[in-house]
Amino acid sequence: QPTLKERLSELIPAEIENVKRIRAEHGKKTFGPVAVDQLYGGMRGLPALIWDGSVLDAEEGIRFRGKSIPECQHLLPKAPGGSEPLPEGLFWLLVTGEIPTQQQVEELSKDWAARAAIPEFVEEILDRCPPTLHPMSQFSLAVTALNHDSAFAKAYQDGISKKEYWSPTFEDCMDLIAKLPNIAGRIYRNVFGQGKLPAIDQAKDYSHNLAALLGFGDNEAFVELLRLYITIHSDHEGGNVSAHTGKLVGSALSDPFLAFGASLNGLAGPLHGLANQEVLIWLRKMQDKIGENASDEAVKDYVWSTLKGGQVVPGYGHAVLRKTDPRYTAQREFAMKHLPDDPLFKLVGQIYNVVPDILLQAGKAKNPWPNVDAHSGVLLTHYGLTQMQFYTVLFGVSRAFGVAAQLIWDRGLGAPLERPKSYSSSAIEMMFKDK
Ligand code: FAM
Repeated sequence: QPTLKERLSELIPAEIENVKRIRAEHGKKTFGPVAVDQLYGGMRGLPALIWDGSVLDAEEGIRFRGKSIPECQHLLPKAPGGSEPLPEGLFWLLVTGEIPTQQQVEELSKDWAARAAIPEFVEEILDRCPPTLHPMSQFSLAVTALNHDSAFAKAYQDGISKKEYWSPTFEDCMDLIAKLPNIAGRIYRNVFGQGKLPAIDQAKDYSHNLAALLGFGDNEAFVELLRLYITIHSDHEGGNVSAHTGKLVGSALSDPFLAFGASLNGLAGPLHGLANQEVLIWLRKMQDKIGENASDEAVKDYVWSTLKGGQVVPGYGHAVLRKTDPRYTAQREFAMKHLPDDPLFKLVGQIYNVVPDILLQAGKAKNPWPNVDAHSGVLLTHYGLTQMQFYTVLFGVSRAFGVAAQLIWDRGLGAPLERPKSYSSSAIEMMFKDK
């Protein structure tokens, strides 16, 4: 059975020809007009990127290489006795568009376990960080520092041919993903814990090793949660802040460590990945104010006070989605199965019954439904991972899968430097004043 790299070496030349054919046939055809508001309004809906790994439908949600989350849960290989997909299989799917065999997934687990060690100087950088430095800043520092041993950066200095760019990029992406559990585990231990970090178990899968580094290795339900968590947070088409940042920075031929370090800085924004932390902070503040088991009325009043305070309701709304996020639904189903009586889970359900109507009444949000972040922290809290400042680090571990898959394909297809056009407001006035 081919390894992932062997399969890629067959798929890339075929896709290069496929793109050539598509561009020859359609390259000069155009989308609709671009409205001035799209330049001021964050490029909503602007056709601008190519990415085959995942596509986001506003009504249906994400599809990974055409597969919905339930289809991924059904089709992707699982751990012995497990029911959630192994993230190793999700990465294979994102990169190749194919469902891997159990053996191919086990090979990936072994390969990542073998690459997991981080340089001692990176451990020292993390150990020097004050615990008051946000875990996401520590995460980005460590990932950027991995550039020290980048295979792509070295190959580029050695004069690698453009046609070969994808190969050292692949190696860097495999090293990047493999090294995240040790980085995340060290940050968690330094900021929230103490004691010696466990060694990577070469015989265990990625999620198990990550769970063990966080101190939850003996909790099979938590390991299963991480398998689902990493699968659903991995990719959300190409235009979200962390995926697009990785693509943009990678287009300058910055290696995957520099590119993903930039992605993490975008993910650390409260309107993007930090929302999973903000949801738990908001829930705890709500409980402090209106107590546990509060009435719907009390919850409604609290939500209105958030909006009247000029703040957003974290975990709700989305730039593309216009329905409940299937990543929320997948987490809800996990909770129904594993923690149906958890009080925070019940509160999340109560909020789901209350918030959309209020956002609709407030009349601003285009999407009043919950996104992935509305549910994720509640699951982690249930198993004892209560430190919400750490939640976005786990989002970042997962998002590396999507960003890495995109960087490999961008270099494989020879994606050029990204350089969109910007206009001054006075130019806009000049150009459109008589139209
Ligand atoms: N609570 C309050 N107001 C909201 C809102 C929410 N949940 N979602 C949107 N709005 C407001 C938005 O702030 C804007 O108000 P202004 O005109 O005063 O700026 C108005 O509604 C129109 O915004 P939109 O077009 O509906 O949404 P955007 O595409 O501009 O922004 C989000 C999308 C996700 C940034 C926005 O929904 C939001 O701030 N949500 C809360 C933060 C959050 O949960 N982010 C995580 C998103 C998740 F997908 C992820 O990336 N992890």
